[in-house]
Amino acid sequence: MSTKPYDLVLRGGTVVTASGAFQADVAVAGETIAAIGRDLGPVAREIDAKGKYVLPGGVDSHAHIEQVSAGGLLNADTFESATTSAAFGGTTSVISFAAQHVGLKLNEVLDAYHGLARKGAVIDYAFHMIIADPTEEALADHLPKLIRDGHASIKLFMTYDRLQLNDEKVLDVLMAARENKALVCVHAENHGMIAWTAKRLLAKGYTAPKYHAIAHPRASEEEAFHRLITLAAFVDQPIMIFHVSTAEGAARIRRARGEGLKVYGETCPQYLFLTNQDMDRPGLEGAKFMCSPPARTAPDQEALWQALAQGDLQTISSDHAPYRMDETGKLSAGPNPDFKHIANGLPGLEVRLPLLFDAMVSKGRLGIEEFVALTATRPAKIYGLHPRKGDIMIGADADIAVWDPKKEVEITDALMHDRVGFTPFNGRTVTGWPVTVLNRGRVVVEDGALKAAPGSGQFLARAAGPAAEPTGRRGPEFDPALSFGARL
Ligand code: DUC
Ligand code: ZN
Ligand code: ZN
Repeated sequence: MSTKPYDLVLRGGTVVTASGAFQADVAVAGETIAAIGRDLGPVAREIDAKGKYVLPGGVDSHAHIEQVSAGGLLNADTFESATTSAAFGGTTSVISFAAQHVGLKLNEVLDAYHGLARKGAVIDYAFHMIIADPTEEALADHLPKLIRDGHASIKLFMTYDRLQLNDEKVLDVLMAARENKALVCVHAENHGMIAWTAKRLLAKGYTAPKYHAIAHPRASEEEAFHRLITLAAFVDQPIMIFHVSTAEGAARIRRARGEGLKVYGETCPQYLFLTNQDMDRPGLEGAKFMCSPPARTAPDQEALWQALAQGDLQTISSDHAPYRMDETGKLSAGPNPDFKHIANGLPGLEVRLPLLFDAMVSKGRLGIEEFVALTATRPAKIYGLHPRKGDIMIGADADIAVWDPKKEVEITDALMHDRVGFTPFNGRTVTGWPVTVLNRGRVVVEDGALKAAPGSGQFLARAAGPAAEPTGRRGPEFDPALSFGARL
């Protein structure tokens, strides 16, 4: 038996990783896991985990926090409120966005978001860089340094008036990412189809929230996925397609992966648990369920579960995009806005894991190891956080959520710790809840109370991982060596 004085032992629980479940104690020394075994001691402090699961803390790889939209709307959460809410739901690492808008300098944008997170975060965090203005200065001067500093992923948009990049600019970003070994994450919907459909709906007086779903035709997802996959293959750059919502979208990713392309896919709880019918509620109630792309149909939900089971999609993140139902958020255009003037986005950092635990573990869909894989281990691997995050192993950060698998909780607006004021999952009862949450060995949540101080979360510098390496297997059709200054 070791004589090392551990700081903490979680005793008697069932440890679960993406590859198996076993009975063991887990000992923590300082910020990391020091031992996994039986009868570990001596110890300064014990947590009784009998009858509980000891899981890696969740990794939420897509959340909008303290972000200013292209329209100038600040979302409702600060880093303090968003990360607090994440921690209450068992998440210990979050990747949010540093959002460049047209005319802004990428390095200054990063500095500003770092300042906000440093002040408020109670769990660890990293940033994807949103690039809306891929100037020569941004791509050639700022981007390489920012990637070297640990921001190894980029997000770009194919829709939204002031964010969208045309195909040529998408290629510019893909090529810059390739040269600096960063992963490119994409919001892929066909902008023209959305704008065209919305204009016709509004002209006929169809303004209610439910028309948001019609204005984002499912074909706009399929078309954009196809175009994006084609562009990425052209320069052999790995991509992550965010928030897959349709059966056709998932099938397109499956085909690409079958061809050996490095295409990853993410979906979110809203696409697994909500449908377009949720937007069809009296008055503006449906606005609480509006996000982009919109939730689709029950057969799409089944297709997404199937895609998760087959490995076509590798992560489930929240896409937390917090807007209140008041003049600071969804109603910023007035008390009776048409669907085109209602902010898109749902809160989800806190309920992502409980909703998925209930479906995957308590109700048996896919099982607990896949739950851990989809919500912690795979996002950690894809985004360059593993083995430090997303796993329970010696040397990893002691990021642990102790789950009571029997605890029944009714999700309500009042239970949430974010600043949104509602949850689209209000009234659902789930079985299984995280009761104690550790981040780098610190107790962050215990006995229903927050124990960590704002600013105690740390920035996670991420080196570009193997996920961002070009395959070299197919393509590039265009030789990247010719990218700049070449004479053909
Ligand atoms: N979709 C949302 O619903 N909100 C934020 C951004 C996005 O792409
Ligand atoms: Zn998006
Ligand atoms: Zn998003």
